[in-house]
Amino acid sequence: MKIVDARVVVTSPGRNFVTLRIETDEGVTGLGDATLNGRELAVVAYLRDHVAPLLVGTDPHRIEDTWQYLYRGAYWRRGPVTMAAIAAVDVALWDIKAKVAGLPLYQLLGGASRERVRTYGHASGRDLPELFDAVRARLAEGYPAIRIQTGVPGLKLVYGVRSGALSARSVGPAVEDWDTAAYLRHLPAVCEAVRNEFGPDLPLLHDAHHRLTPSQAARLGKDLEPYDLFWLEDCTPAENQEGLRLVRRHTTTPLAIGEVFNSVFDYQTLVTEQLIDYVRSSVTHFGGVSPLRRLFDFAALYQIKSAVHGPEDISPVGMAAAIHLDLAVHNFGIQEYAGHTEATGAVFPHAYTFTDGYLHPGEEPGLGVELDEEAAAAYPYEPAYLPVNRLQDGTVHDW
Ligand code: GCO
Ligand code: MG
Repeated sequence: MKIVDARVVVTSPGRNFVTLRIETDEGVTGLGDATLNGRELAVVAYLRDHVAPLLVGTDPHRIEDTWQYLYRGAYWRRGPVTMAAIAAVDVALWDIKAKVAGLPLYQLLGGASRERVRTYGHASGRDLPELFDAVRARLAEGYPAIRIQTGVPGLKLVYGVRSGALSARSVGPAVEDWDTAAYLRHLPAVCEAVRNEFGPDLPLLHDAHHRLTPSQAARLGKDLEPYDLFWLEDCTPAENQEGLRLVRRHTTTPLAIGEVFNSVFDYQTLVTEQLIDYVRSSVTHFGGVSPLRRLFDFAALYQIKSAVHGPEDISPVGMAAAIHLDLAVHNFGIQEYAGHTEATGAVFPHAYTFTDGYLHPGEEPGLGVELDEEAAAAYPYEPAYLPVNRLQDGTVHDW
């Protein structure tokens, strides 16, 4: 079997998605997600100009060898653009291999370790009544666990709190504002109110989006202990692995980190020193199913669980790959699932299902996702940026 073509398709059914389609001489094709929110076209060029020419003529079954060839062969290792491109190839090759085997991908990863995949959904509100409504809406949709994000008095726009201005389609980056002291004062009261309203059993998560110093994060973790969070996510900027030592020393609030990581090396200290409880990378930004599986096995040695990143900017192709892994690995923790627009569902018809808050990859051979290129063509690429964040004196802060 030989690869005869590797093409990149960009489509924007609500937001931009970059998809790699690998075709073989036997007519079997595979899909991979290469979407890097806000920097999409860099990955398109990487794949189209530098990777696709290397794939044509090679054996699609040699997934590991192709991965190592693209990773080591480029000389320039790691980085989100490179690893998103390699991820798309890896996932497309797994899709092909599983289709040839006539099995859903999870069967090739060891088979199901559970019946279904637990998810968490997003609830956000500018104030408590809005947040409570959002939590009720997620509960009505069946979500068994909920991430709560809240506005902060005195701030206009905060990460995760829905507002038109946060749209991925704004012409330039939207600007949010930030005041760590105000946030640290406000958040514990919000968590207390949500606990009082929804009871002790509902798993609650919160994403601090890399905004705190280690000592601020340590204090927040301590302050939130009475509200029994499922996790506190990205409490400090992810690059500073050592910073998590300080956080860990001061709090038993579970910690999740890693959505901006793209290599197992980004986790080395965090995992071996047991500084976190959940590894949060996506298939799409971590180089694919192969390295993410390795990360989960590494994390399992330290009783750390998986929690694959699953925001709207992971396409249904990347989401399907995640769900197959989730079903198969023993140390599965939880899967973030934000869902997609109807238009996205029409462009990417898929076998995976979301029922009563749980996902299942379905039983189609391969990933179980198609790309309807005619439907995709109706949604051309639209330039879009993520928001940026400034302190109240105008200093750029982590977003
Ligand atoms: C999450 C993330 C996302 C990211 C987004 C960036 O926990 O789902 O923080 O909301 O901000 O994926 O592209
Ligand atoms: Mg996050």
